[in-house]
Amino acid sequence: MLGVTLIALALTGNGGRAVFHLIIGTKRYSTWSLRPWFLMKAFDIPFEETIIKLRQDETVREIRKLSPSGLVPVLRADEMTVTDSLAIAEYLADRFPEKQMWPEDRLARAHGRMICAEMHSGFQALRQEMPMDFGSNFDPVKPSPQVQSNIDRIVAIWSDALSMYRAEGPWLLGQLSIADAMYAPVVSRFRSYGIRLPAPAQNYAEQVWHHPAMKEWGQGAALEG
Ligand SMILES: N[C@@H](CCC(=O)N[C@@H](CS)C(=O)NCC(=O)O)C(=O)O
Repeated sequence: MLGVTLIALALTGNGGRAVFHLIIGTKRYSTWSLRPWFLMKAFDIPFEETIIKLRQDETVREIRKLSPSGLVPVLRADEMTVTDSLAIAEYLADRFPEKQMWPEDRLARAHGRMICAEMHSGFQALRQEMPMDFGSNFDPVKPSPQVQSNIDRIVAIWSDALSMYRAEGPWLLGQLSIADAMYAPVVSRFRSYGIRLPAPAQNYAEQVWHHPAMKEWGQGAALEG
């Protein structure tokens, strides 16, 4: 199939059939796809992967064949199809409660959902002016006032969360969670565009960047050329 790559990964149970099939866009560009992909890798949920090349003549048609929303990512699970990165994350958190993709503490969970919702529906200027090009390094740019305000807000979100949950661990909500997956693409953007961050935010960004799931995504992105 033109523009589509299917990668069968290690699958368990279900007589060798994939329980989860994650359909994503080009790894270099697809921020939305990185989120559930990172989550499933980081929380050790095996899945089969199909990559649909974005920005091609056939992209819309190919996505439509597999995704009812006409967008990627989409997760085809044994029991249902889930569209939208955040909905996929919530579905997986419900399906695997033992993996604790959200913190146990009710208020920390509410905090996590709040910052994920802000990521999901906001930061338009950053999205438009600094599109993800995973692994690329551009000459540092001076962000527009709108982008700078998005960056400042993200730094504030990270700094508050990191200091509030420091006793539980080094991730946004202490232990690794859906919140880290939702902000992972921003880490790539900040690196590519040479955005300087205050120390706690920079250290956090480095930690995400060096996570094995992020490295594996980067290897896939590099192969796409
Ligand atoms: N809110 C959606 C947004 C998904 C989205 O916009 N995906 C883009 C790729 S990153 C897409 O499928 N674009 C269709 C196209 O390029 O034709 C989500 O969280 O999954």
